[in-house]
Amino acid sequence: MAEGGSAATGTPAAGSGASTATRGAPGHQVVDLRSDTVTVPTAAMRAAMANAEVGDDVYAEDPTVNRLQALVAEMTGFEAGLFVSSGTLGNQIAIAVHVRPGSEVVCTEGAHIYEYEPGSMALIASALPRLVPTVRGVPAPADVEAAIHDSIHQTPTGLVALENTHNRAGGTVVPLATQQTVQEVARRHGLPVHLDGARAFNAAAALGVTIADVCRGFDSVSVCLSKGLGAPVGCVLLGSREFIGTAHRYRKMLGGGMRQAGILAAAGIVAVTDMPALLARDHERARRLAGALAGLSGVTVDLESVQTNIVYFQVEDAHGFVRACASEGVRLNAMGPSTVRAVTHHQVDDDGLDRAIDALVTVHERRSAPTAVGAPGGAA
Ligand code: TLP
Repeated sequence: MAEGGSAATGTPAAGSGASTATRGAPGHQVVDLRSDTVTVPTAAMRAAMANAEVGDDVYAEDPTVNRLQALVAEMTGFEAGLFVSSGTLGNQIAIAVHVRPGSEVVCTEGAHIYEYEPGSMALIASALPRLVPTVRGVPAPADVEAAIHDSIHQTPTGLVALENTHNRAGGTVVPLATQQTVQEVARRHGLPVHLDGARAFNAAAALGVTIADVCRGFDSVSVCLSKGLGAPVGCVLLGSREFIGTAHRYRKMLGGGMRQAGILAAAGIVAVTDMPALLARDHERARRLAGALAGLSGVTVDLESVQTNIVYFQVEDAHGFVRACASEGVRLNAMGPSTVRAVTHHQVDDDGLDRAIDALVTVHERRSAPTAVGAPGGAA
């Protein structure tokens, strides 16, 4: 794993203080493609934060938080929203509100709620995951149905959860028709359905539909503000008024009441208003990056999975490759022994992407040359 993450789990590295604004080689900014979470607030966000009207949000009295919650609820077609500090907290509150202890959450293989929210569903909701296979993040509704149990001999199912876009599958988009069929399956079994919509705006941009279209039919959705939309912090959990009332209580229980959180919500309002229009460009850049990598012998990219802003590719030694790219001023994440992830975002423009592509090609060529320093097995 690169820079502080774990090779065993393929967890992305934690930020080490460097950002898109950090200087690498003289005259060049570091191009940080580890995640879209590395984006720093825009000037408009900082201005909104500085001027935010605030109050105590645990009393539901922060006018800016209330405005953000109402705005996102309206955009997504839900009755109510709850501002929470992270996507993880939004997902885990949803699971805890939906399921009884000792139940299963049916989710897709690689789902963030299981893979990257370490043990949270077990710890907080006393729930167990049941994983369903996918093709590029898209489950077959029949497999979802087969994973649902209600016999006395088995662990009962309490929730069905989808993820759109699907991070671990490559930022892939789950078609709206699949979402709807899975919702129908769940409904037939009397089960609620949650969407981890950390990148639901990316799904909407890729499909050319509204965010309300992506969120339709779910009992709850968590939408992140701090991924491609670029806000510094936060997620809005959406649901019925009753669901959000209970979620508010869980947020407090888990220490997530943030008091004068309007300072953060103000950036979130800018994020959902101004930033979705930029996502299509991030997607184009991801395709350009993937196309350049696909042309290199010894690099494998599944171009069909490059549907939004995430590019996974395989090289012989992911950790060595990531280290070598970092020394050329391009930060990536090693997600396993041979898997690397690059994520485009609005703070990497066309010039930044060109620099990244040049650096990746140079590093790859240097490492593939059999006798060169830095070749696999040779000196670093
Ligand atoms: N994803 C992060 C890492 O945790 C893997 C990233 O860099 O992509 N759902 C999905 C689909 C996510 O990708 C993430 C973050 C979350 C939830 C959690 O969001 P935060 O980090 O705000 O808790």
